[in-house]
Amino acid sequence: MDRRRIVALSGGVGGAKLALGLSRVLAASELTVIANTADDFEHLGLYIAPDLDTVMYTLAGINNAAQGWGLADESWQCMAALERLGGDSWFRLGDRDIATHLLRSQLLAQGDSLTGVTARLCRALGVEHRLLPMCDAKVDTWVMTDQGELPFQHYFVREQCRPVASGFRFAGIEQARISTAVQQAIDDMDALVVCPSNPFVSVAPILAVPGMRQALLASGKPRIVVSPIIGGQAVKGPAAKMLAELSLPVNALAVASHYRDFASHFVLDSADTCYQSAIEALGLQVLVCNTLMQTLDDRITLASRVLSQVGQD
Ligand code: FO1
Repeated sequence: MDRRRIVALSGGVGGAKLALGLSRVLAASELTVIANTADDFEHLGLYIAPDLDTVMYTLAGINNAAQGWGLADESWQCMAALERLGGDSWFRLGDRDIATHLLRSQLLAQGDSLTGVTARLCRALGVEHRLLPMCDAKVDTWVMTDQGELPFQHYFVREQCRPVASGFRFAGIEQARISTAVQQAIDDMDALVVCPSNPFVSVAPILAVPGMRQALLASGKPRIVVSPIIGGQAVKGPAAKMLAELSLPVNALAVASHYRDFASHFVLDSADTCYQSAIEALGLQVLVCNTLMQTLDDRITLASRVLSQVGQD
């Protein structure tokens, strides 16, 4: 197949890793990354968009690879000064990172859409592949926990994912709409790749945008989910802990079952071949390969292996 227009759904650090691999294999016109925005929140009077920024900084090659989020070579003078004043410093904003939040907040306040602001920031950072928010409306993930309902970043950062989760709610999702840019990407795509992101708080909000799941299914194109669970563990983040707290088995089969009515293909790590036949019995085509992305080459190799599924049918 000469044309390979790919739409990738991404949230968090794992998603950005595969997005980078895909960006190295696909031309700018062949890849659109749709990022979760239900982690976004207003903090210190600034609009913070972690999953958009993690993909944007990663594709720009300026991300803090060790930390997963934020910028490389950061300084923390503003946080230190804020602490001195008794301000909130639990959510770590580096001095250079704050420039992104200042400009985004200013442009949004002037009435620009999150889609438009994201395009402007990507252009400024030399990111040529298209990065789109899942929608332009504000959606907020709330985590139901044994300590009550927590806004996502309070659960994830302030409480370090310690509370026991029992459910999730995406406030404002009813008002969300598929943007023209997202619809265009779906209409044009040859395949969808669901990056190895948290199914519950990174991918679920994107699929919960009214009409999104239906539009992706109606495309009739391959929908390839890369498992975020390897050998019964999440590479990073609370996906495994959430599976356990939702009384689901902590393994790749449970993730495949979660996507059984949506995915056409499932990418399973070589460590988890014991689940291959059970996942195929769900009706999913299974690709087994190394899905642990430790190096840039791992990211590119996984992207190539995933794309090898496109045009096979
Ligand atoms: N994650 C943390 O664990 N601690 C932080 O202080 C933190 C700050 C931060 C600042 C900007 C940004 O874009 C992301 C940041 N993250 C931090 C990560 C963020 O909470 C997560 O990446 C997503 O919300 C979930 O994937």
